[in-house]
Amino acid sequence: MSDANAPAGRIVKAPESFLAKDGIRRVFVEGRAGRRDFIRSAFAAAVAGAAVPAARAQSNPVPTEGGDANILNLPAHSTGLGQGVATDGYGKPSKFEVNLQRRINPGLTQTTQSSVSFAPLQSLFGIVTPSGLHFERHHQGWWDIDPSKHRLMVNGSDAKMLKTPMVFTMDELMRLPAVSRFHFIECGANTGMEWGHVTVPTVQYSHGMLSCSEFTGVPLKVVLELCGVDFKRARYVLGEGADGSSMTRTLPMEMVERGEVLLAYGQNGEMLRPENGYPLRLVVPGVQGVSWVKYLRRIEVGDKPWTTKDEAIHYIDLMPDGKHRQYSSIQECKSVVTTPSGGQLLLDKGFYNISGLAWSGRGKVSRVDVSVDGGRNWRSARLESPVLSKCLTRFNLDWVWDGKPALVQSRAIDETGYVQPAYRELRAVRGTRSIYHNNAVQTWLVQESGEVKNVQLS
Ligand SMILES: Nc1nc2c(c(=O)[nH]1)N[C@H]1C(S)=C(S)[C@@H](COP(=O)(O)O)O[C@H]1N2
Ligand SMILES: [Mo]
Repeated sequence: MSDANAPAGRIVKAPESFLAKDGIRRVFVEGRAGRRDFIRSAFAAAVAGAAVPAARAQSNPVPTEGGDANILNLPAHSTGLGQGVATDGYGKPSKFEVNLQRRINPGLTQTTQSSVSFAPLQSLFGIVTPSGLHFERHHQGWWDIDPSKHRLMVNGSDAKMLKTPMVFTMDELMRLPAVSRFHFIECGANTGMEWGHVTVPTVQYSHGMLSCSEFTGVPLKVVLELCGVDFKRARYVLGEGADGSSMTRTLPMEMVERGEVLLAYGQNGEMLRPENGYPLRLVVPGVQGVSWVKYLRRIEVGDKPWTTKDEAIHYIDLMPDGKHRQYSSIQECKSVVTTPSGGQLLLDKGFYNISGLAWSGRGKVSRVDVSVDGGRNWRSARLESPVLSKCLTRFNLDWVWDGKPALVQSRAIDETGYVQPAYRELRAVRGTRSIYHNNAVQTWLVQESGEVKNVQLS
């Protein structure tokens, strides 16, 4: 018998979706003060404040007696004429979904230009992030650049490495042979606030510097070959952005030679969004987000890494012995349960679909184990298709909640055999004062009250 035959559990899935800015601020303030049940109280206040029509629309219960007015009274949409085609030349989400938004962590940064917005992972289905909800990380704000004026220069550190330095317009790049591939992008700082202890309430903030799209573009290899690159001499590539941050990152040439690195202009079937680097960005599968240079204006090939500011003093790993580790750019295997997750409310015992995301910068995810008792016992989750390399993989597992406290975790294993570490294992190597590359197993505590909390097991 399937677990789905157990009494149905009900869940309030997306706390942020019901909260206005003030409510979110309050959740952070009360969370930091260590107050219990702060999400429930902020949530109750928001619902009482009637600022949340969407919340109500999604929880209109079926009456037990007297018939259901939702069926008995024909609504306007069943009796009247709807709106015409192309009312919106570019369609938008339903008005009932207005609270589904990428959000900032109040107090994390001084400005919004050098900051980050987090994708609402708790509310997303499947593996693709809608372009308008893609997380953002800008060092100097975003721009909407005129593609007719954008140029990509390709040059070598010396003439021997690249025979013909060239400048490309967008039209010239877009006429070259293109490929489309699904890949995740994760900021190296994702989950970085959690190295020492729990700091954020929900999965949107703990793991939301993560998104996944179908990207379209020209393999960088094709363009370098056009320019007469000498792969024997030129072993490194520099990518440089056109925004004020002049984001510059070194990549090893092997990645380019594999054909994986793309000069991308497409995202989910249309041009990149301005926030994500329109009209041109690097796609560097498996590598931390910072190397996916947006507003890409220049590629240089050379014979050694450039040690730019963005790789010498930022995006490095502080080790417990006080030394820094550089160029640790692959995003190792990681996973997170998005339902149930921090801030959500389980309203009853019964059947729930545990759902989450797994990914690896080294290839495909081969297995995800899920525990509901803090890692004592594990069951393998169903991996939903497609399972693609360096891409998010959706996993699901049936669960009947007995109403007792439960510690929900997921642990992913990739095709290289690498196992996602527990905090204890990761801290033994990396200490607690790092920022980047935290891929530890996440724990959500489902309390008897049904409120789900972010916790860490020592
Ligand atoms: N030109 C430019 N490229 C950039 C950045 C930037 O600020 N400027 N930020 C980098 C960082 S740190 C990350 S995590 C990713 C974020 O990409 P997204 O904003 O599309 O999510 O872009 C990278 N590329
Ligand atoms: Mo980043």
